Amino acid sequence: MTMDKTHRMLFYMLLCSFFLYPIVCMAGNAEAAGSWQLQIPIAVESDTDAFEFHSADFNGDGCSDLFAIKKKDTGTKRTEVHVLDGKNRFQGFLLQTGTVLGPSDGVFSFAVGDYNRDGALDLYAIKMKDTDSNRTEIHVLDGKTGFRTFLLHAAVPIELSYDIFHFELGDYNADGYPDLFAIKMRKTDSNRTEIHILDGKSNFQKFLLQMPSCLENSYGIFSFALGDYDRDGKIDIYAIKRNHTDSKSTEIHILNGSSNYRNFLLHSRTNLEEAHDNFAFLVNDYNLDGTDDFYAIKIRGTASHRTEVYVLGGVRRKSGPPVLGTLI
Ligand SMILES: [Ca+2]
Ligand SMILES: [Ca+2]
Ligand SMILES: [Ca+2]
Ligand SMILES: [Ca+2]
Repeated sequence: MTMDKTHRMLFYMLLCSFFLYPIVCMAGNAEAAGSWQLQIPIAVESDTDAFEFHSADFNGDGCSDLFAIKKKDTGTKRTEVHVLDGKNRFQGFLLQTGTVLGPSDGVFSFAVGDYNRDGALDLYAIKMKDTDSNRTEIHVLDGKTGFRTFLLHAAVPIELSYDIFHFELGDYNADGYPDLFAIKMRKTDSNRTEIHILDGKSNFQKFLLQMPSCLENSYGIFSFALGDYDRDGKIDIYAIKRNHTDSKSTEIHILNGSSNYRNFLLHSRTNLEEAHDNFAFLVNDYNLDGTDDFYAIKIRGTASHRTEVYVLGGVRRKSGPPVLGTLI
């Protein structure tokens, strides 16, 4: 074989791989994307840890909207609330506003719920460190005034919680008052992840539950979200195993509300690679079919150079709730 022929062959091989590569990649992606019912860039910048995301119906149209709470580097120099319209696949804002709260990065965690039950969603700002009370505090910002005034300032019976607890809001005892789920991820006596729930009706002064769960210590490996996976009226806890998984994918493990989180309802893997700080996870009923969907918000390293929303729907079975991902 002459050098010329060798070069020509190499050239054709390169040419083939150049044309074949995108076809193979696209086929791979198409298969992987099979069960994602939505994959879409949104008008939120990426590659920043300034945002915290929550899912709730802001305008009462039945579709869950996306709250992007900007905690630092804001134009207003305040913590900002940006709400993206769920009815329009999160393309377009229902609200963009500065709040009464200053920059909150690294100190506050947030939740969304209707504290005073006036029909307007309020913003719960949970102060996890640097508090005057030396305890964790809850400050509730009034949705009715565009988050410009406070409805509550309260210290709660939980020690300083930064990097130890994860907070979510849900009505544990179904009395109409949202309760605070304080998920203790590490430094527990039980060496398990513990579930502490503070009663919304008592302004978060009384515990409704304090219990070790069936989950090991979860700090740095798991993310959390609330939903009612099996639709039995008891709030379940979605423990999303981002990394260190056997399946090498992001996994969903659901703790059963009706056993007070002492057994699992589901173990599944998703077609998402292991995640680190590049994804945030939420749970809500995106397509309004009465079952929970799983949201993966890609905040870093996106092709679009914007934040992207992925929604994974459940696959229905003959009996039992739909499976999110693939059973393991
Ligand atoms: Ca809505
Ligand atoms: Ca309200
Ligand atoms: Ca309650
Ligand atoms: Ca349940």
